[in-house]
Amino acid sequence: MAPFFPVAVEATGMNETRHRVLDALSDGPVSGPALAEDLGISRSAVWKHVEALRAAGFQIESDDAGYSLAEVPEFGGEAVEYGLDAPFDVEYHDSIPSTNARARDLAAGGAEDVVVLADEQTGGRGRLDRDWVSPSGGIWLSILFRPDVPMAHAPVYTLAAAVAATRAAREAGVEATIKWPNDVLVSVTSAGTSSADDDDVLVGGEERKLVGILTEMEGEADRVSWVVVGIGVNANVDPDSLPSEANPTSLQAVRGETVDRRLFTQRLVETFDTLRQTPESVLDEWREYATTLGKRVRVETPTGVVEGDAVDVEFPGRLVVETDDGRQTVSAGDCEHLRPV
Ligand code: BT5
Repeated sequence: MAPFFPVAVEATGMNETRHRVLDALSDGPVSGPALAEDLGISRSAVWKHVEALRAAGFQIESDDAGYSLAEVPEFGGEAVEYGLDAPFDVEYHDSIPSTNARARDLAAGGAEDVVVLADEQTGGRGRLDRDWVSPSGGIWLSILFRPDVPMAHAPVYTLAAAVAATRAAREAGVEATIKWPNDVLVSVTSAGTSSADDDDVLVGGEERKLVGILTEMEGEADRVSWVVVGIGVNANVDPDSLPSEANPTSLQAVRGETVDRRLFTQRLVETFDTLRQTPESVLDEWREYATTLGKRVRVETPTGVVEGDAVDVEFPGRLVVETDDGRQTVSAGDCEHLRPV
Protein backbone atom coordinates (compact mmCIF):
# COMPACT_ATOMS: atom_id res chain seq x y z
CA MET A 1 0.00 0.00 0.00
CA ALA A 2 2.70 2.51 1.01
CA PRO A 3 4.61 2.61 -2.30
CA PHE A 4 1.40 2.86 -4.32
CA PHE A 5 -0.15 5.81 -2.51
CA PRO A 6 2.34 8.61 -3.32
CA VAL A 7 2.36 7.62 -6.99
CA ALA A 8 -1.42 7.91 -7.20
CA VAL A 9 -1.36 11.33 -5.55
CA GLU A 10 1.32 12.59 -7.89
CA ALA A 11 -0.57 11.37 -10.96
CA THR A 12 -3.73 13.21 -9.91
CA GLY A 13 -1.77 16.34 -9.09
CA MET A 14 -0.06 16.42 -12.48
CA ASN A 15 -3.33 16.18 -14.25
CA GLU A 16 -4.96 18.97 -12.31
CA THR A 17 -2.00 21.29 -12.78
CA ARG A 18 -1.98 20.62 -16.51
CA HIS A 19 -5.65 21.61 -16.59
CA ARG A 20 -4.94 24.78 -14.68
CA VAL A 21 -2.08 25.66 -17.03
CA LEU A 22 -4.42 25.19 -19.99
CA ASP A 23 -7.13 27.31 -18.41
CA ALA A 24 -4.65 30.10 -17.75
CA LEU A 25 -3.33 29.93 -21.32
CA SER A 26 -6.81 30.11 -22.79
CA ASP A 27 -7.30 33.37 -20.87
CA GLY A 28 -3.75 34.40 -21.90
CA PRO A 29 -1.36 35.81 -22.73
CA VAL A 30 0.25 34.99 -19.43
CA SER A 31 3.95 35.08 -18.67
CA GLY A 32 5.81 31.99 -17.49
CA PRO A 33 6.87 33.56 -14.17
CA ALA A 34 3.32 34.82 -13.47
CA LEU A 35 1.90 31.41 -14.22
CA ALA A 36 4.50 29.72 -12.03
CA GLU A 37 3.58 31.99 -9.16
CA ASP A 38 -0.19 31.61 -9.65
CA LEU A 39 0.01 27.83 -9.68
CA GLY A 40 2.69 27.52 -7.03
CA ILE A 41 5.06 25.58 -9.30
CA SER A 42 8.53 26.27 -10.69
CA ARG A 43 9.15 28.02 -14.00
CA SER A 44 10.67 24.89 -15.43
CA ALA A 45 7.55 22.95 -14.42
CA VAL A 46 5.45 25.50 -16.34
CA TRP A 47 7.70 25.02 -19.35
CA LYS A 48 7.37 21.23 -19.11
CA HIS A 49 3.57 21.48 -19.05
CA VAL A 50 3.61 23.81 -22.04
CA GLU A 51 5.86 21.43 -23.96
CA ALA A 52 3.70 18.43 -23.05
CA LEU A 53 0.61 20.28 -24.24
CA ARG A 54 2.34 21.19 -27.51
CA ALA A 55 3.28 17.55 -27.94
CA ALA A 56 -0.39 16.67 -27.45
CA GLY A 57 -1.27 19.00 -30.34
CA PHE A 58 -2.22 22.22 -28.55
CA GLN A 59 -0.96 25.24 -30.42
CA ILE A 60 0.58 27.51 -27.81
CA GLU A 61 2.03 30.79 -28.96
CA SER A 62 4.62 32.66 -26.99
CA ASP A 63 5.67 36.26 -27.43
CA ASP A 64 6.78 39.12 -25.19
CA ALA A 65 3.42 39.15 -23.38
CA GLY A 66 3.72 35.47 -22.56
CA TYR A 67 2.00 32.25 -23.55
CA SER A 68 -1.46 31.98 -25.07
CA LEU A 69 -3.54 29.16 -26.41
CA ALA A 70 -4.11 29.51 -30.16
CA GLU A 71 -5.69 26.19 -31.08
CA VAL A 72 -7.02 23.02 -29.45
CA PRO A 73 -6.25 19.73 -31.23
CA GLU A 74 -9.01 18.12 -33.23
CA PHE A 75 -9.06 14.97 -31.10
CA GLY A 76 -7.16 13.18 -28.35
CA GLY A 77 -7.21 12.70 -24.60
CA GLU A 78 -6.06 16.14 -23.51
CA ALA A 79 -8.28 17.74 -26.16
CA VAL A 80 -11.40 15.98 -24.89
CA GLU A 81 -10.53 16.64 -21.26
CA TYR A 82 -10.06 20.33 -22.03
CA GLY A 83 -13.38 21.97 -21.15
CA LEU A 84 -15.06 18.62 -20.35
CA ASP A 85 -17.83 19.13 -17.81
CA ALA A 86 -17.74 15.62 -16.35
CA PRO A 87 -15.35 14.01 -13.84
CA PHE A 88 -13.59 11.56 -16.15
CA ASP A 89 -9.95 11.09 -17.05
CA VAL A 90 -9.57 10.40 -20.74
CA GLU A 91 -7.01 7.84 -21.88
CA TYR A 92 -6.44 8.19 -25.60
CA HIS A 93 -4.95 5.77 -28.14
CA ASP A 94 -4.35 6.37 -31.84
CA SER A 95 -4.88 2.67 -32.30
CA ILE A 96 -5.79 -0.10 -29.88
CA PRO A 97 -7.35 -3.55 -30.24
CA SER A 98 -10.49 -2.69 -28.23
CA THR A 99 -11.30 0.17 -25.85
CA ASN A 100 -13.64 -2.18 -23.95
CA ALA A 101 -10.81 -4.68 -23.42
CA ARG A 102 -8.53 -1.87 -22.21
CA ALA A 103 -11.23 -0.51 -19.87
CA ARG A 104 -11.74 -4.00 -18.43
CA ASP A 105 -8.00 -4.20 -17.72
CA LEU A 106 -8.14 -0.81 -16.02
CA ALA A 107 -11.13 -2.00 -13.99
CA ALA A 108 -9.18 -5.05 -12.86
CA GLY A 109 -6.46 -2.65 -11.68
CA GLY A 110 -8.95 -0.71 -9.56
CA ALA A 111 -9.53 2.33 -11.79
CA GLU A 112 -12.80 4.22 -12.05
CA ASP A 113 -14.29 7.15 -13.92
CA VAL A 114 -12.05 6.71 -16.93
CA VAL A 115 -12.93 7.10 -20.57
CA VAL A 116 -10.77 5.04 -22.93
CA LEU A 117 -10.88 6.68 -26.34
CA ALA A 118 -9.40 5.62 -29.67
CA ASP A 119 -9.18 6.85 -33.24
CA GLU A 120 -8.95 3.29 -34.52
CA GLN A 121 -9.62 -0.19 -33.12
CA THR A 122 -8.02 -3.24 -34.65
CA GLY A 123 -10.09 -5.79 -32.70
CA GLY A 124 -13.35 -3.98 -31.91
CA ARG A 125 -16.07 -6.19 -30.47
CA GLY A 126 -19.84 -6.24 -30.74
CA ARG A 127 -22.24 -8.35 -28.74
CA LEU A 128 -22.10 -12.16 -28.81
CA ASP A 129 -18.47 -12.11 -30.01
CA ARG A 130 -19.34 -10.29 -33.20
CA ASP A 131 -16.80 -7.94 -34.75
CA TRP A 132 -17.10 -4.18 -34.66
CA VAL A 133 -15.26 -2.61 -37.56
CA SER A 134 -13.53 0.55 -36.31
CA PRO A 135 -11.42 2.42 -38.87
CA SER A 136 -9.55 5.65 -38.15
CA GLY A 137 -11.91 8.65 -37.98
CA GLY A 138 -14.49 7.09 -35.67
CA ILE A 139 -15.22 7.75 -32.03
CA TRP A 140 -14.55 4.46 -30.27
CA LEU A 141 -14.80 4.83 -26.53
CA SER A 142 -15.48 2.97 -23.31
CA ILE A 143 -16.68 4.53 -20.09
CA LEU A 144 -15.56 2.75 -16.92
CA PHE A 145 -17.38 3.57 -13.70
CA ARG A 146 -18.50 1.94 -10.48
CA PRO A 147 -22.16 2.64 -9.75
CA ASP A 148 -23.59 1.62 -6.40
CA VAL A 149 -26.45 -0.47 -7.82
CA PRO A 150 -27.42 -4.14 -8.05
CA MET A 151 -26.25 -6.06 -11.14
CA ALA A 152 -29.83 -6.31 -12.39
CA HIS A 153 -29.95 -2.52 -12.92
CA ALA A 154 -26.95 -2.40 -15.26
CA PRO A 155 -28.97 -2.53 -18.52
CA VAL A 156 -30.17 1.00 -17.82
CA TYR A 157 -26.65 2.22 -18.65
CA THR A 158 -26.94 0.80 -22.17
CA LEU A 159 -30.12 2.82 -22.59
CA ALA A 160 -28.41 5.89 -21.09
CA ALA A 161 -25.56 5.55 -23.59
CA ALA A 162 -28.05 5.33 -26.45
CA VAL A 163 -29.80 8.50 -25.23
CA ALA A 164 -26.46 10.32 -24.87
CA ALA A 165 -25.28 9.30 -28.34
CA THR A 166 -28.63 10.22 -29.91
CA ARG A 167 -28.67 13.63 -28.29
CA ALA A 168 -25.09 14.34 -29.39
CA ALA A 169 -25.95 13.24 -32.95
CA ARG A 170 -29.01 15.51 -33.03
CA GLU A 171 -26.93 18.41 -31.77
CA ALA A 172 -24.62 17.69 -34.69
CA GLY A 173 -27.61 17.95 -37.05
CA VAL A 174 -28.20 14.22 -37.52
CA GLU A 175 -31.73 13.02 -36.70
CA ALA A 176 -30.77 9.83 -34.94
CA THR A 177 -33.21 7.45 -33.23
CA ILE A 178 -32.78 4.52 -30.86
CA LYS A 179 -33.46 0.90 -31.69
CA TRP A 180 -33.86 -1.31 -28.65
CA PRO A 181 -31.63 -2.18 -26.95
CA ASN A 182 -28.26 -0.98 -28.18
CA ASP A 183 -28.34 0.65 -31.59
CA VAL A 184 -28.59 4.24 -32.72
CA LEU A 185 -29.92 4.51 -36.24
CA VAL A 186 -30.57 7.10 -38.89
CA SER A 187 -33.55 6.74 -41.19
CA VAL A 188 -32.35 7.45 -44.67
CA THR A 189 -34.57 8.04 -47.69
CA SER A 190 -31.71 8.48 -50.12
CA ALA A 191 -27.97 8.42 -49.60
CA GLY A 192 -26.94 11.16 -47.26
CA THR A 193 -30.30 12.54 -46.13
CA SER A 194 -32.04 11.82 -42.86
CA SER A 195 -35.78 11.97 -42.43
CA ALA A 196 -36.77 11.01 -38.91
CA ASP A 197 -39.56 13.60 -39.07
CA ASP A 198 -41.25 12.11 -42.10
CA ASP A 199 -44.60 10.44 -41.65
CA ASP A 200 -43.72 7.44 -43.76
CA VAL A 201 -41.58 6.04 -40.97
CA LEU A 202 -38.95 3.79 -42.36
CA VAL A 203 -38.30 0.17 -41.72
CA GLY A 204 -35.84 -2.54 -42.61
CA GLY A 205 -33.28 -1.53 -45.17
CA GLU A 206 -33.89 2.18 -44.80
CA GLU A 207 -32.67 2.32 -41.22
CA ARG A 208 -28.92 2.58 -41.05
CA LYS A 209 -26.71 1.89 -38.08
CA LEU A 210 -24.76 4.87 -36.77
CA VAL A 211 -23.78 3.74 -33.26
CA GLY A 212 -23.43 0.41 -31.46
CA ILE A 213 -23.18 -0.11 -27.72
CA LEU A 214 -21.64 -2.96 -25.76
CA THR A 215 -22.06 -2.96 -21.98
CA GLU A 216 -19.98 -5.28 -19.83
CA MET A 217 -19.89 -5.57 -16.07
CA GLU A 218 -18.68 -7.53 -13.08
CA GLY A 219 -19.86 -7.81 -9.50
CA GLU A 220 -22.03 -9.70 -7.05
CA ALA A 221 -25.79 -9.96 -7.48
CA ASP A 222 -26.51 -7.24 -4.97
CA ARG A 223 -23.83 -4.86 -6.10
CA VAL A 224 -21.98 -4.00 -9.30
CA SER A 225 -18.21 -3.81 -9.00
CA TRP A 226 -17.65 -2.05 -12.33
CA VAL A 227 -19.48 -1.27 -15.54
CA VAL A 228 -17.84 -0.65 -18.91
CA VAL A 229 -20.10 0.97 -21.47
CA GLY A 230 -18.51 0.73 -24.92
CA ILE A 231 -19.87 3.12 -27.53
CA GLY A 232 -18.87 2.98 -31.18
CA VAL A 233 -19.81 6.03 -33.22
CA ASN A 234 -19.27 6.03 -36.97
CA ALA A 235 -18.15 9.64 -37.02
CA ASN A 236 -15.80 10.67 -39.82
CA VAL A 237 -15.68 7.34 -41.58
CA ASP A 238 -16.78 6.22 -45.02
CA PRO A 239 -19.72 3.79 -44.71
CA ASP A 240 -18.25 1.86 -47.63
CA SER A 241 -15.44 0.77 -45.31
CA LEU A 242 -17.96 -0.81 -42.91
CA PRO A 243 -19.75 -4.17 -43.29
CA SER A 244 -22.52 -3.56 -45.81
CA GLU A 245 -24.84 -6.23 -44.37
CA ALA A 246 -25.21 -4.02 -41.28
CA ASN A 247 -26.52 -1.16 -43.41
CA PRO A 248 -24.12 1.29 -41.78
CA THR A 249 -23.95 5.04 -42.02
CA SER A 250 -21.77 7.74 -40.46
CA LEU A 251 -22.14 11.26 -39.15
CA GLN A 252 -19.96 12.47 -41.99
CA ALA A 253 -22.06 10.71 -44.64
CA VAL A 254 -25.32 12.15 -43.31
CA ARG A 255 -23.99 15.66 -42.72
CA GLY A 256 -22.01 15.84 -45.93
CA GLU A 257 -19.06 17.15 -43.92
CA THR A 258 -16.90 16.02 -41.05
CA VAL A 259 -18.07 16.37 -37.47
CA ASP A 260 -16.04 17.91 -34.62
CA ARG A 261 -15.16 14.70 -32.80
CA ARG A 262 -13.85 16.51 -29.73
CA LEU A 263 -17.13 18.35 -29.13
CA PHE A 264 -19.21 15.29 -29.99
CA THR A 265 -17.28 13.17 -27.50
CA GLN A 266 -17.58 15.81 -24.80
CA ARG A 267 -21.35 16.14 -25.24
CA LEU A 268 -21.74 12.36 -25.28
CA VAL A 269 -19.74 11.87 -22.09
CA GLU A 270 -21.38 14.81 -20.32
CA THR A 271 -24.91 13.60 -21.07
CA PHE A 272 -23.98 10.10 -20.00
CA ASP A 273 -22.54 11.47 -16.78
CA THR A 274 -25.80 13.28 -15.97
CA LEU A 275 -27.94 10.25 -16.79
CA ARG A 276 -25.85 7.79 -14.78
CA GLN A 277 -26.56 9.89 -11.70
CA THR A 278 -30.32 9.73 -12.24
CA PRO A 279 -31.03 6.29 -13.73
CA GLU A 280 -34.76 6.73 -13.09
CA SER A 281 -34.84 9.60 -15.62
CA VAL A 282 -33.31 7.56 -18.43
CA LEU A 283 -36.48 5.78 -19.60
CA ASP A 284 -38.46 8.95 -20.35
CA GLU A 285 -35.67 10.33 -22.46
CA TRP A 286 -35.20 6.98 -24.15
CA ARG A 287 -38.92 6.80 -25.06
CA GLU A 288 -38.65 10.24 -26.63
CA TYR A 289 -35.88 9.12 -28.97
CA ALA A 290 -36.94 5.51 -29.58
CA THR A 291 -37.95 4.30 -33.01
CA THR A 292 -38.73 0.78 -31.77
CA LEU A 293 -41.84 1.74 -29.81
CA GLY A 294 -44.92 1.55 -32.01
CA LYS A 295 -43.31 -0.93 -34.37
CA ARG A 296 -43.97 -4.56 -35.05
CA VAL A 297 -40.83 -6.36 -33.87
CA ARG A 298 -39.22 -9.74 -33.94
CA VAL A 299 -36.80 -10.27 -31.07
CA GLU A 300 -34.45 -13.21 -30.95
CA THR A 301 -33.88 -13.82 -27.25
CA PRO A 302 -31.60 -16.41 -25.66
CA THR A 303 -34.74 -18.47 -24.95
CA GLY A 304 -36.63 -18.08 -28.22
CA VAL A 305 -38.29 -15.65 -30.61
CA VAL A 306 -40.80 -13.05 -29.44
CA GLU A 307 -42.88 -11.35 -32.13
CA GLY A 308 -45.46 -8.62 -31.62
CA ASP A 309 -45.98 -4.89 -31.21
CA ALA A 310 -43.36 -3.04 -29.15
CA VAL A 311 -45.45 -0.93 -26.79
CA ASP A 312 -43.14 0.27 -24.04
CA VAL A 313 -39.89 -0.06 -22.16
CA GLU A 314 -39.64 -0.89 -18.44
CA PHE A 315 -36.86 -0.25 -15.94
CA PRO A 316 -34.06 -1.19 -16.19
CA GLY A 317 -34.43 -1.71 -19.93
CA ARG A 318 -36.93 -4.47 -20.70
CA LEU A 319 -38.90 -4.17 -23.94
CA VAL A 320 -42.65 -4.73 -23.53
CA VAL A 321 -44.10 -6.61 -26.49
CA GLU A 322 -47.81 -7.20 -27.12
CA THR A 323 -47.93 -10.65 -28.71
CA ASP A 324 -50.85 -12.79 -29.88
CA ASP A 325 -50.49 -14.64 -26.57
CA GLY A 326 -50.46 -11.51 -24.42
CA ARG A 327 -47.86 -9.15 -23.06
CA GLN A 328 -44.26 -10.28 -22.77
CA THR A 329 -41.23 -8.45 -21.49
CA VAL A 330 -37.85 -9.08 -23.06
CA SER A 331 -34.59 -8.38 -21.26
CA ALA A 332 -32.07 -9.06 -24.00
CA GLY A 333 -31.92 -10.04 -27.63
CA ASP A 334 -31.50 -8.99 -31.24
CA CYS A 335 -34.43 -6.91 -32.37
CA GLU A 336 -35.67 -6.59 -35.92
CA HIS A 337 -38.15 -3.87 -36.92
CA LEU A 338 -40.83 -5.34 -39.15
CA ARG A 339 -43.22 -2.46 -39.87
CA PRO A 340 -45.07 0.32 -38.11
CA VAL A 341 -48.11 -0.87 -36.14
C1 BT5 B 1 -22.87 -3.63 -31.23
O1 BT5 B 1 -22.89 -4.99 -31.33
O2 BT5 B 1 -23.52 -2.87 -31.90
C2 BT5 B 1 -21.90 -3.13 -30.17
C3 BT5 B 1 -20.75 -2.38 -30.77
C4 BT5 B 1 -19.88 -1.74 -29.70
C5 BT5 B 1 -18.64 -1.13 -30.27
C6 BT5 B 1 -17.87 -0.34 -29.25
S1 BT5 B 1 -16.61 0.61 -29.98
C7 BT5 B 1 -15.92 0.96 -28.45
C8 BT5 B 1 -16.02 -0.32 -27.63
N1 BT5 B 1 -14.89 -1.19 -27.85
C9 BT5 B 1 -15.25 -2.34 -28.42
O3 BT5 B 1 -14.46 -3.28 -28.71
N2 BT5 B 1 -16.58 -2.36 -28.62
C10 BT5 B 1 -17.21 -1.15 -28.15
P1 BT5 B 1 -23.93 -5.81 -32.18
O4 BT5 B 1 -25.32 -5.34 -31.92
O5 BT5 B 1 -23.60 -7.23 -31.90
O6 BT5 B 1 -23.58 -5.45 -33.67
C11 BT5 B 1 -22.47 -6.00 -34.33
C12 BT5 B 1 -22.76 -6.05 -35.82
O7 BT5 B 1 -22.76 -4.73 -36.36
C13 BT5 B 1 -21.68 -6.79 -36.61
O8 BT5 B 1 -21.97 -8.15 -36.70
C14 BT5 B 1 -21.74 -6.12 -37.98
O9 BT5 B 1 -22.76 -6.68 -38.77
C15 BT5 B 1 -22.19 -4.71 -37.66
N3 BT5 B 1 -21.08 -3.75 -37.65
C16 BT5 B 1 -19.77 -3.96 -37.41
N4 BT5 B 1 -19.09 -2.82 -37.42
C17 BT5 B 1 -19.99 -1.84 -37.65
C18 BT5 B 1 -19.91 -0.43 -37.77
N5 BT5 B 1 -18.78 0.24 -37.58
N6 BT5 B 1 -21.05 0.25 -38.02
C19 BT5 B 1 -22.23 -0.39 -38.18
N7 BT5 B 1 -22.37 -1.71 -38.08
C20 BT5 B 1 -21.26 -2.44 -37.82
